[in-house]
Amino acid sequence: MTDFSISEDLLQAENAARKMALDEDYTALARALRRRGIDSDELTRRVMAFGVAIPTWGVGTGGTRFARFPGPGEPRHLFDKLEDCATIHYLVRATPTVSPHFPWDATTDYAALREVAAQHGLAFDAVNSNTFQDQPNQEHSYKFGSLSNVEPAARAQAVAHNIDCIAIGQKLGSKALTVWIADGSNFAGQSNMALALDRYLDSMREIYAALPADWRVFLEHKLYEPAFYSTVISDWGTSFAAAQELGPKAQCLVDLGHHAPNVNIEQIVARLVRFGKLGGFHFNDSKYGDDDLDTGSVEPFRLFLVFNELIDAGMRGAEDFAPAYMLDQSHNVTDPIESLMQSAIELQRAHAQALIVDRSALAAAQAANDALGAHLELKRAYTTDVSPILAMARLRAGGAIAPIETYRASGYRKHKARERPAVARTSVGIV
Ligand code: RM4
Ligand code: MN
Ligand code: MN
Repeated sequence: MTDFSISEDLLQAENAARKMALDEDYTALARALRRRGIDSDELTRRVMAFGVAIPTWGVGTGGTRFARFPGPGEPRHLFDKLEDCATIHYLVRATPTVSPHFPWDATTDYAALREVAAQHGLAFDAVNSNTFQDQPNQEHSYKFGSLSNVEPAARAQAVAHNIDCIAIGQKLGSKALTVWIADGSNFAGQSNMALALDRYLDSMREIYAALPADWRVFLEHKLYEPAFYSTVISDWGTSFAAAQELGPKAQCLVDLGHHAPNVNIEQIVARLVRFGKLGGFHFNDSKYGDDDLDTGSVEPFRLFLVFNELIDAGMRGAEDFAPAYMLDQSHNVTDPIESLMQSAIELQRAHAQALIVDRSALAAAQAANDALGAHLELKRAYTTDVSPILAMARLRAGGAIAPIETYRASGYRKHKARERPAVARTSVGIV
């Protein structure tokens, strides 16, 4: 049985049905933008150049600690996951890379894996290590921590795993390692918070020393969960100080869900940019905590404000500024492919809106202490419906004007449900 994929014919037919309306909307928007001195074709080109990595675990249905409700046709293994990632990119043309997670994605032949990905038109982005779970037959448990464990042997095992991830990443063509640890404590007094950080830094120094010359390591902080009293890399301050101690190849990774409620994330982004320590992002959205909801689904304005800082930094030519973008969400009630497509579009939207901020008018308002005037410059960009630009960018890149509608019309999921009979226990998705 050959694996089903969405045909070029269907894509063309779906696009043809929407092309005239898109042309009208695009022309109308182009006229409005022209009055503001913005070239819509140039904007469309910038949107086309934007890419975000899909995490391999994102294409599986996620769950909570209460339950997971798997959907039909879930990917059973890495090759199925790549197929789903390729489908997303085929329609949206904004997700050319995949971010793997080890040992979840462990396989025997990485050269072959890279080849299969390339056949799908995909490359590999940052490699994620996993020392937050015990694997079968693992010698030392991570129950009480990994890189900061009080047991030297457990730390050594976690260091070795990260170094293995670098070696795998080299075979896959990655250029970065993302390290998130679940280390922390549940009780006041359980852990010596100063010494735990020392141990983490010692471990990280060993991992850092194993980085190839052109690699970076991203330190991902997280305020709480699974440790609920303290975490070792709890916030951007700790992450920043650790990256600073480790050296220039170490940078901080901002997962949008890993902050205290109401924290000003865009300001954190500006600070990290200022110090050349912004490594990248894990995009998602949240209402309460690390909810891993779909990007742009709860606070799209905040997402825009983050991109506003990124565009500002790019235009200023900020040093060591080349952030890596990845989606990191848990799709519990939707088809993960649909969620990931929409999330990539929401990122493009925030990016495009940030690109049309009138930066000189904003600077003039700021210089004149015109608080409302400055704010209105941002709002003018944010309230512009750039959807026709995004759709045109997809079309010009060979993708779908309406990715979700086209995906639904293709019956992809139904086909996969037949091709991929459910297996007893899949490891896909965040549980
Ligand atoms: C964590 C963190 C990591 C991700 C895991 C699955 O909360 O966001 O980036 O690898 O979840
Ligand atoms: Mn993350
Ligand atoms: Mn998270």
